[in-house]
Amino acid sequence: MVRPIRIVVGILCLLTVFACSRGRRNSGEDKLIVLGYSQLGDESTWRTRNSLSITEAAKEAGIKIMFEDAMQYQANQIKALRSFIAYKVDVIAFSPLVETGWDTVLGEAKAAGIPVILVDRMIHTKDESLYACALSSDFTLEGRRAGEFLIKKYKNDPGPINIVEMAGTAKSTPAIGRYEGFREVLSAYPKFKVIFSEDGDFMASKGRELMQKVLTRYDPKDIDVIYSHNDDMTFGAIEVLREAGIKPGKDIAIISVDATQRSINYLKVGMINCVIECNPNSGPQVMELARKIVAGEPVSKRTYIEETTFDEFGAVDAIPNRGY
Ligand code: GYE
Repeated sequence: MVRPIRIVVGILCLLTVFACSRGRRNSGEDKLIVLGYSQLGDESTWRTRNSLSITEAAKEAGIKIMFEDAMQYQANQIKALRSFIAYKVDVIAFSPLVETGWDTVLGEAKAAGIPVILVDRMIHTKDESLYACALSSDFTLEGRRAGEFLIKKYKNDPGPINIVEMAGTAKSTPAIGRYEGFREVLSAYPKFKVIFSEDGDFMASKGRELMQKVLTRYDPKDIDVIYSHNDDMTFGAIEVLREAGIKPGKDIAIISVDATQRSINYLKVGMINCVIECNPNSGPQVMELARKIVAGEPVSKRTYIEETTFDEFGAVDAIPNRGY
C-alpha cells in the first residue's frame, strides 16, 4: 500500500520540477533577457496605460527592462537607443514618435547585432532589415471605422455635413492612418466636408486650444461633427463646448479614438457618439516577441492588435469596464 507521506513527497517533487521549468522558460531559456525600451512620452491616458502594460508585463515575464521616457522629443529617443546599444542590451523595443529619421541609429543597432521591435507606431524606411518586427494597431482601419460611422449616422441626411478634425502628432503613424482611412471611405460621399483639420498633438490642453480657435472661426451651428484622433483632445474640446453652452454629442456629433473609460462613460450618457477602440495593452505581446527573438525563434514581421468600435447604435450599457 502506498503511504500518504510518499504521495505528498511525490507531489512536492513534481511541483518543484514544474516550477523550475517554468522559471527557465520565463527568463528566456536560462539567460536573463535585458530589454531596452524607449517610450515616446506621456502625452495621453492611452500612453500612461501603455507604459504600465509594458513595465508590468516585463516584470511578469522575468525580463529586465531599461525604460526611458522621451517626453515627446525624437532626439531623446535617439539618445536612449544609443545608450541601450552602449549597454549591449539583448533586444530593443521602442514606440517611434514620428515615422522618419531613424535609419542612422537603427543602423547602429543592427551593426551591434541588437534586434529591434517597433511597438505602437511604425517607421518609414527603405531598409526593412533595420527592425525585426512590428506590433501595432491598424490606424487606417481605425480611420475607416470613423468614416463608416458617419455614413451610417447621416444616411438619410442630404448634407452638407461639416466636419472639424483634431489630428494627432504630425507625421506620426496614428495621425497619418486616422487621417487617410477616414478620407478613403468618405471620398465617395461628397456631402461630407472637412472644414477644419489641425494638429493637436494628442494632448488635452491642445484639444482645448484647437476648439477655442474653431469657435472663433465658425458659427457652431455650421459644425456637424468633431472627429478627434484621441480621447484626451476630445476631453479638452468637450470642456470648451460646454463652457460655450454647446451640447457635445447632441448639437455637435463627436467621434473619438482610444476608448479610455472616460470616453466610454461619455458615450453612455450621449456626450460622445462613437468611440473607435485603440488597445494600449500590448505589454504581454511585446515580451513574447522579445523572448522569441532572443531565442532565435521566427516571428511575423508585422502583427496587428485586435480592436473594435463602440457607438450609439450598439448596446453601450453592456460595454465592459476598460480598466484605465
Ligand atoms: O491613440 C494616443 C496616443 O500611438 C496609438 O498615441 C497611439 C496614440 C494614441 O497619444 O492617445
